[in-house]
Parts: sequence; C-alpha cells; structure tokens
Amino acid sequence: MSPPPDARRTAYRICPLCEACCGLELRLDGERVVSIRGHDGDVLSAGYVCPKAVALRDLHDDPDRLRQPLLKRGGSFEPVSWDAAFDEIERRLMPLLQTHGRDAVGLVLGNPIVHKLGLSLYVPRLVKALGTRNVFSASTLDQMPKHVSCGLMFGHPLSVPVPDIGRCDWLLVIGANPIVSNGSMWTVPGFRDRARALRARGARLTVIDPRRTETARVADAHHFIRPGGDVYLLAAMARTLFDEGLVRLGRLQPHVAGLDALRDALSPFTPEFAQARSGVGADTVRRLTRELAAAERGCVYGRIGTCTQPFGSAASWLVDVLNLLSGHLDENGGAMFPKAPALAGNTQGKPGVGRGLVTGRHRSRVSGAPEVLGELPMGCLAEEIETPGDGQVRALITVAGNPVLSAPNGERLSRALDSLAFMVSVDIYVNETTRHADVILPGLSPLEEMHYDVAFAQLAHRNVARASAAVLEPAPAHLPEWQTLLRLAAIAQGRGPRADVCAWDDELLAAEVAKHAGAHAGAVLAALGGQAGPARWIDLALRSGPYGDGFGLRPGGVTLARTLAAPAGIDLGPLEPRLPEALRTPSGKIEAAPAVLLGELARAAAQPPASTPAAALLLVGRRDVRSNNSWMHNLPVLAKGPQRCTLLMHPADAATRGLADGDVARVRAGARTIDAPVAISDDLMPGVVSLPHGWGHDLPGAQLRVAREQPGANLNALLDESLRDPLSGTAVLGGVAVRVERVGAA
Ligand SMILES: Nc1nc2c(c(=O)[nH]1)N[C@H]1C(S)=C(S)[C@@H](COP(=O)(O)OP(=O)(O)OC[C@H]3O[C@@H](n4cnc5c(=O)[nH]c(N)nc54)[C@H](O)[C@@H]3O)O[C@H]1N2
Ligand SMILES: Nc1nc2c(c(=O)[nH]1)N[C@H]1C(S)=C(S)[C@@H](COP(=O)(O)OP(=O)(O)OC[C@H]3O[C@@H](n4cnc5c(=O)[nH]c(N)nc54)[C@H](O)[C@@H]3O)O[C@H]1N2
Ligand code: SF4
Ligand SMILES: [Mo]
Repeated sequence: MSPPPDARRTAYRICPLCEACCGLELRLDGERVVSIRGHDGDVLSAGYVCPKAVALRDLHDDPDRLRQPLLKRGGSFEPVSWDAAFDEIERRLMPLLQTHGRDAVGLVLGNPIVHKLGLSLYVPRLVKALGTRNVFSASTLDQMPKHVSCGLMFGHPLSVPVPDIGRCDWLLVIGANPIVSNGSMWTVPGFRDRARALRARGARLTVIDPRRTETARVADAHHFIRPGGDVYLLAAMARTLFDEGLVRLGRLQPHVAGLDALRDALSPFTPEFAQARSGVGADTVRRLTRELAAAERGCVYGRIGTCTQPFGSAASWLVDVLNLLSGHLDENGGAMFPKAPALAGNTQGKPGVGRGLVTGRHRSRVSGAPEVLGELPMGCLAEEIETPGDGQVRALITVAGNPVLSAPNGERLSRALDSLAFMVSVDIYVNETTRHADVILPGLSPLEEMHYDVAFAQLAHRNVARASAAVLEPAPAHLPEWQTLLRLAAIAQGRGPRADVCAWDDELLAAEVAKHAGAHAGAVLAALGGQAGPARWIDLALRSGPYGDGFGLRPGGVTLARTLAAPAGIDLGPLEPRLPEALRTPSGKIEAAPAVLLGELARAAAQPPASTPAAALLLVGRRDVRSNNSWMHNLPVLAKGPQRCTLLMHPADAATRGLADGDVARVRAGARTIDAPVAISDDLMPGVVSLPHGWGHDLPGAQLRVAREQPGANLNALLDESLRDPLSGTAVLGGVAVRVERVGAA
C-alpha cells in the first residue's frame, strides 16, 4: 500500500558531520528518509555535498546506535531507564568527589560536540559544575595551536582569519587537504569547485604537503615538505619579506606591535637554513615569498599538518605573520575575519581591546603541562589516571569522544580506563572507548534535533545565518543531550539525580538576561518564551548579536524564527575588513611577536639540520572522504568498497624493503607494531609513509558490527603520547620515525 500523499515532504537540514556544514535537502515519507541531496539554494554550500551526507540515514537507522541508557553489571551492558542511570551516577560519583575533591573527576570532550548544538551549548555548564582541572579534549589532537597563536596575536582564540577564496588570486595551502577533509578551521563547502573557479580566473593555487594530495592535484604547484619542517619554511618566507623590502602593512600599520622584535627573531632563518630542515629548496622559498608579496589578493592557509607537530603553535602563528607582513591580512581576497551572527568572542564586549589569551593558569599534575583554554593535553590523560596522589583522576566522563582510537597510545589509555573507579560516557555507541564505561547515556540522532553551528559561523567563507529545525520526531522518552548534560551537572553540584533541569535552565537564562538587559529583562524573557533549551539560547544570542533585531530595537534584524523560516539560510554578505574592531588584545594591537612564540622560534633555530634515523621512514596521517575520524566506519554506505586503511609508500622505499602493492607491512615504533596493507604510490615524498587514523575496530567489547568486518590498523597505537607542541599541549601526530618490514603477501 502506498502511503498517503501528504506523508511525503521535503525538509532542509545542515549536515552536522564535518566543518563544511553543507545544506541538505531531505525527501521524507512520514518518518522515513527517502533521499538526501545537496540543497542547491543554500547560501553557503549551493548544493555541494560529499558521500557522508547520505550516511545520516544509515546513522539514524543503525541498529548499533544506542537508544537507551546502558548500565554495566557483571561486566556486560544492560539497558536501563534514564532515572536508574542517573541514580547510579549519583551513587558512585558523589563519594569520589566528596572524598577526593573536584579534580578526581576527569572530563574528555570529543569532536562531535562542536557539531551538535545541545552539546556545544551545555558542555560548558558541565565543565563549570564539575569544577575539575582535569579537562581533556580533541583540541589537543588537532587545532589548539591555532587557538593559541590567534589568541596571542588577535586576542581571542576563535579570531582565526580564513581565506577569502571567492576573491583571492594567490592561495598557498600548507598541511591541509580540503578536497578530502572539506576544510577545517575554514568552513568552505565545495572546495574543489571553488579552487576550479579560482584557477579559471587566473589565480594561482600552491600546495605544500609531504604527499601529492587530492588538493595538490588540482593546484598549479605542489612542493614536498619534510614533516615538521613548516616552522622553518614559513619563518624563512617571513625573513625573506624583510630582506627583500617586501613588507607592506598598509592600513594596518598603526595597529601592529612587535615588528622589530619579529624581524630580529627571524634572522637565523635564511632560505638555506630552512632548506636543510624542511627539504623545500631555498629558491622555492624565495619564489613563493615574491609571489605572495606580488599578489594583489593573496593568502596563506595552514591546517592540521601545521598544527600536530613539535612546533605547531609557531607554525600556526607564522601563517598569519605572512598574511600580515604581505599586506593580505584583513583585506578583501586575503585572510579575513568572519563576523558571526551569534556568540563570537570578537563581536562581544568593547570593540578593539580585550583580555587577550592567558594560558598556564594551572599545570597538569604529572608532566606540568600548562592549561590552555581550561584544558590539559589529551596526551597527559593516561598518566593522570595512573599516577596516585592528590588530584589523581579516579572517575571519568567522556562526551562524544573516542580517545582509545583517536589519541596516541590508546593501549595505555585503555588499561588506564580499566583502572578507574567509575566511568560515564555520553555517546551513541559502545565503541573502543565507551566499552570501558559503567554507564552510557546516548544522544538523539542528529535528524531528531534542531541545529545551529556556533563555531563554524565564525570560520565561514561568507557571513551567513543558518539554522535547521528537527527533521524527525525525537524518539519518545529519549532525553535530549542538553538535558543529559544538565542532569550530570546537577549531580555534580549536589542538586541530585532527579533535579528539575528545565527549571534550572530557566534560572540560568533569567540570570544571563538580567546581566545584559537590565530593566528590559522581563520583556526579553517574554520574547524568548515558548522555546526551550538550546533554541532559546541561540535565539537570545542571534537577537542580541551583530545582525540581530535587538528585541525590537532593529526591526527586521536576525532572530531564530526568521533564520528557521529561511531554510536556504540568510546571506549576510561577503567577508569584510574588521580590524582593529575585531581585536581583543590588551594592547589593542595586532601582536606580531608574542614573547612565547619568539621563544619557540629560538628553540627552532637551535635545532640541527633534519636527519632521519637510518632505515627509518617518517609517518604522517591521511583522511578519506568516506570516513570521519573514528566513528563512521559502522555506516554501511560509507563502509562498503575497498579497504581504505592502507600504508601509502613511495616505490623506492617499498623496493628497498621488498614490498609489493597489497603486501602486508609491519610498522614499528619502538616496541609497538601494527600491520597494514601497503599501497605503493609516487605521490608520497620518498622517506615518508602515510596511514589514516581512526581505525582499529577489532578491540573486544565494542559493539560495532559493520566496522568490525574491516577493522583496519590503528595509527595511534604507534604514536607517543608524551610528544607535544609545548605551548598548546597538542600531540605530535606526524613526522614520527617508524620502521617498516614485509610480513606477508597480499
Ligand atoms: N593520528 C591521528 N590522530 C588523530 C587525528 C589525526 O589526524 N591523526 N585527528 C585528530 C582530530 S583532528 C580529531 S578532531 C580527533 C577526533 O577524535 P574524537 O574527538 O575522539 O572523535 P571521534 O574519533 O570522531 O569520536 C567521536 C565520538 O563521538 C561519538 N558520537 C558521534 N555522534 C555523537 C552524538 O551525536 N552524540 C554523542 N554524545 N556522541 C556522538 C562517537 O560514537 C565517538 O565515540 O581525532 C584526532 N586523532
Ligand atoms: N573525510 C574526512 N573529512 C574530515 C575528517 C575526516 O576524518 N575525514 N576529519 C575532520 C577533522 S576533525 C579535521 S580536524 C579536519 C582536518 O582537515 P585537514 O587539515 O585538511 O586534514 P588532512 O586531510 O589530514 O590534511 C592534512 C595534510 O597535512 C599533511 N601533513 C602531515 N604532516 C605534515 C607536516 O608536517 N607539514 C605539512 N605541511 N603537511 C603535513 C598530510 O599529508 C595531509 O595531507 O578534517 C575534517 N574533515
Ligand atoms: S562535506 Fe560532507 S560531511 Fe561535510 S558537511 Fe558537507 S555533506 Fe556533510
Ligand atoms: Mo579535528
């Protein structure tokens, strides 16, 4: 029987799976998703989607996705009611807090938090309620160096300039592969078409990467770089700008501090010095520098390859130093600051000056690593669990994180998790990490919740306001994640497991409104009425934001209702120059030469020329468009097809080791090994091998039936959790020396 015609409908939804934030068009039949495609009218993505979008349906339907809280009894999980789960958490967590203090509870925060509104708005509540110093997140496996460098230079960790790709005529991409990753710290859906358009109008695209990536293939030029060599290359380019009289600050001249100190600190970094440490020829360094300086609208963009390395913060800083010195910072077609409609630090408070970035307010107990943005390095988590004493992590709450696969040395972390007195996971799967939990609290499917991208509106190639309503009815009696987090927060604050968190949220909102709206607070609260949870907070932020209606002060301005009523999004125009207004440094200047970064330059200058130990290869990471970190390998539409977890290797390196295409290789770092099939490719820089992360789904106890069929090898099992960029605490995930040998035929 065919369903009644009125059961068929079209819905629009922003894809929550990666930073591109594509607009989707879903065809539904009742509560069943019939098809998912790109929304051609979307103001940001104009119809672009990647294969992962379609997997939202598989995710929604995945029988392994949890739909009820789980409680571990006698070693195995049983479904329980929400109340029973929270009662158990109260019963086991509170004595630990009371006996050992706040730091006894650790918190692990994973990547999907920024992609779910309920999580991104309410995780800070949980952090505050717990009051622990032991907070660890995926940021220190990823972009923390960029937060540090931008925080120091521009005063706010999310004041990250992004390429104005639509108007740029010279773009250098270093340590990023946006054709596959779809962009990161830069929301730019459809990079391939934008790169094509860029080249069609005569602009030039250059890629620097140890692998001739998919992005390099559409570029005008590609240069291999030795992993970790970026700080030298970028510093040498900056020095060359000074040497050749190419520094042009233009309009920003009066707003820049530290230029002389910067020039002095760059003096060791001649192109020849850089060549010996990065492998990029001195002539190439000079040519790229001259091209950047000569470009009318040029831009340098660096991403994870420049972050997850021993000089991650310094390299991230030098990317923006180059944009600044060449006159391309905050100029049309250059590196520009988006102006987000809600919750951006650089649109709040007094324009042009602020508190700046302060780090190291406390240190990790065992290694003494400095706090950054209230977090400690993920690489320190295992030792903080294992090492007895005051402040030892005895209980852990993970929220949307899978560090057993996503962080270096997951085997040690696994053992540490087993030693915990108690563990709670807010997660949708029993996976390699959550299998260690005592209680798992699942979230809803993304299709069952409204959506707004708090972070990515601050990183988008165009200023837009976009939000999505829930597409499907939430499963009955399933707690939305914002309430789950508030219930955990209530427990930590001693309000008990059955606290009325909706009433608590009302109080929190009233207090926030009272702080800003004064005498008008009552009217503002009334205007927000009829909404709950994240929707209400986003409405408040949009309406009081830079494009907002100001609760009637600016009729026609942005509100959540107006944003939802425009499923294609509201276009707020191209990026516009924002300096000095967007600065939040204490000096009110662009800090070109923060002291700690000069210190990192001195440390880099003291390193000997690069050399790889005899017979070793340098291991770097890789992403695949049908995969996303560690958690989408259970979705059939993405999992089908050839094995993607392969070790890419240059033919010469393979020949020396007697390896043929498809052979199984053993990759060894110290005593630890993994086995992976080899794929031979001259896209690799000789001496470098590449393996994707997020695989290794053969661990006992995980309930991922599809992923288990093609488990892949875990790159992070080889990496050393103690190696990190000292300023940001970010793990060194690339350029690690390994040995490779043949263990068998295909
Ligand atoms: N070697 C190496 N390691 C890396 C990287 C690398 O390039 N190389 N990349 C790093 C990077 S950039 C990142 S961001 C990290 C990511 O590492 P993590 O932050 O650990 O993220 P994922 O591996 O994606 O795991 C996401 C978790 O969230 C859960 N989840 C998914 N959707 C939801 C939801 O809606 N609600 C809840 N509550 N949970 C959900 C999944 O089940 C899974 O447990 O990995 C890092 N690890
Ligand atoms: N399909 C897919 N998309 C994703 C993800 C995914 O897992 N799969 N993950 C998402 C997440 S969480 C993030 S953070 C982003 C990351 O987005 P990107 O930063 O674009 O990440 P990658 O594709 O890993 O590209 C990093 C590049 O750096 C190179 N590299 C490695 N070491 C060095 C080095 O020392 N110097 C230089 N210059 N280059 C180096 C690698 O060869 C690789 O090509 O992608 C997001 N999008
Ligand atoms: S690129 Fe793919 S995964 Fe990323 S937002 Fe777009 S459709 Fe979703
Ligand atoms: Mo990431």
